[in-house]
Amino acid sequence: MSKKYLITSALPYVNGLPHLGHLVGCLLPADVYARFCREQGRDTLCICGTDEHGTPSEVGAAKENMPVEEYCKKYHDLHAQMYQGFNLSFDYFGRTSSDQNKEITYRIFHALDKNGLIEEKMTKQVYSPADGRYLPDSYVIGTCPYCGYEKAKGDQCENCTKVLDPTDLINPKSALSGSSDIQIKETKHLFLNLPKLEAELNTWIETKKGIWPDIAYSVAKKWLKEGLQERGITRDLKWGFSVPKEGFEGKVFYVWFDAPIGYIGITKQWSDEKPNERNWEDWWLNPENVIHTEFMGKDNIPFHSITFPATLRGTGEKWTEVSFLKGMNWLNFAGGKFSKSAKRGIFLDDALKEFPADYWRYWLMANAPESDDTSFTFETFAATINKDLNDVLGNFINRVTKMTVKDFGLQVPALGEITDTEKELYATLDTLIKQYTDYMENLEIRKALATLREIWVSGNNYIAKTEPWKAVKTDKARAATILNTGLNLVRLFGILSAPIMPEKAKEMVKIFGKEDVFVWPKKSAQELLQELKEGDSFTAPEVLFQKITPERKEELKLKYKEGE
Ligand code: B3M
Ligand code: ZN
Repeated sequence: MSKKYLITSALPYVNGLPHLGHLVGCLLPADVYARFCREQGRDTLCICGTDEHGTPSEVGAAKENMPVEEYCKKYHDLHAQMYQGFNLSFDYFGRTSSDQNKEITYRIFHALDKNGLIEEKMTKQVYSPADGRYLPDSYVIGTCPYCGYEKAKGDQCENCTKVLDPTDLINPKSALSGSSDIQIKETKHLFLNLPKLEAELNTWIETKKGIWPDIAYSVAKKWLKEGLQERGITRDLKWGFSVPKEGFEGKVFYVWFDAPIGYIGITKQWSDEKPNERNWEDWWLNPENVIHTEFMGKDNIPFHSITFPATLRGTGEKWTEVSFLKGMNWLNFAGGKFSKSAKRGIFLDDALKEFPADYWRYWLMANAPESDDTSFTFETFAATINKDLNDVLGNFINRVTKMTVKDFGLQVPALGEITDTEKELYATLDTLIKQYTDYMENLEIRKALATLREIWVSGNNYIAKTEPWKAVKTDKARAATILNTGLNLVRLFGILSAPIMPEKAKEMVKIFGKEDVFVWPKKSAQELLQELKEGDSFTAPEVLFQKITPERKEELKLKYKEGE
């Protein structure tokens, strides 16, 4: 039986509006990889959705004077719309607040409880009289006891990544009102006994050494070295899944408990839509036959490499675990933190008003923050769009199609004798396509994109060397061979670019009126460059890319407050 490819992107919080950082960290690479897998003909399922529980939703809803359910639906729809605008091809974009997720969360909770992994403990929770409520961990701000960072949140220090309890913080304050009148109240909560699973997890994580990206392996390992602590899985809140256990009435599960389970719940939402065709268990209770690749920003790594695997293992059932965890560093905006209210940084709705999705997709993947944090600047954005997409790719397409139309009309000219120059091109492409495919397979995204660019460059080199504009005057059959090869290259470039720039790729291939479903090339370059035959008709393409002028670039810097 051939393997199934399950791909998940971290589930963005419903209350925050997504910006380029979210796109590059998980949503876009998951989509690119899903497209690549589908083109390979693999049984692929790409899952995403909004992460809806927790205090931020409650607080956001209160601010907009809306019931929290309505608020979540409103923002869920907005997320979905923006992701559609970027052509993110999720098979299902669901919600962690769905009934299906509730069902799976309860199932997992009961199994953990039955296996003796759930413990009751009296805990000290932060109550803020000024806010009239218990404060969730992330709403308590103070100094990290481990590294001294002054703006550490009560759930995790973003400086040293250490997971915290709010009561660990030095000088705690309410992030809502700023009040430092913080009371500690005793309240009973449920904990997942992670220490019991530590040895098993350690053995498992060791098998990922040299396989997962360094950042993913090392964050997981660091956690294990520090020793796992019991982790609270319930909260004193209204919005969330109520805890199905006596004595815990009025409490809900912690958002980080049901959020990763959301991948499964959302898959069930997908399968419930067509129960005769789809079965979520084929994906989630089928570890031998499923390769599960997860995408996320680096702060999410501990939850996906330790807590969630522990949650699944603790049930004693054979759940599908993460096979490959792609963790990404941060994309910063040159002006500092992304802030919608300060109109600083680029949010997805604005991005789409400025340029076609594929410009962003290309820049983000070419500059993916894989080994280090990266900054977005309009300088590098304009340079990349102008050079790679206009000078290299766009120019190639224009020259080849224009010359052909001028000298041969709207039909593919004949392929005559194949010379050493063509053979050289075939050899170069064989190597590059293999490299590109391997990089995509291993999710070395920047390297994949650099190789794709080299593939386009090989087309320009070929035209520069063979000079069809001269050949057409002296040897028309030779010019025909060159342009036949050039047109085949246009189509091949389209197919190879499709996971990255699906819209532009479609336009490149569409002019030959052949396919609109892309199939990853598996043949030799020589065969690939003979798929369009003499006499096949094509239509002249529109100009695919537009340069970004220096004036436009300056305008954008001002508008989005770059450098401020
Ligand atoms: N919502 C954090 C984030 O958006 C969180 C991810 C959940 S993945 C299950 O970065
Ligand atoms: Zn710290």
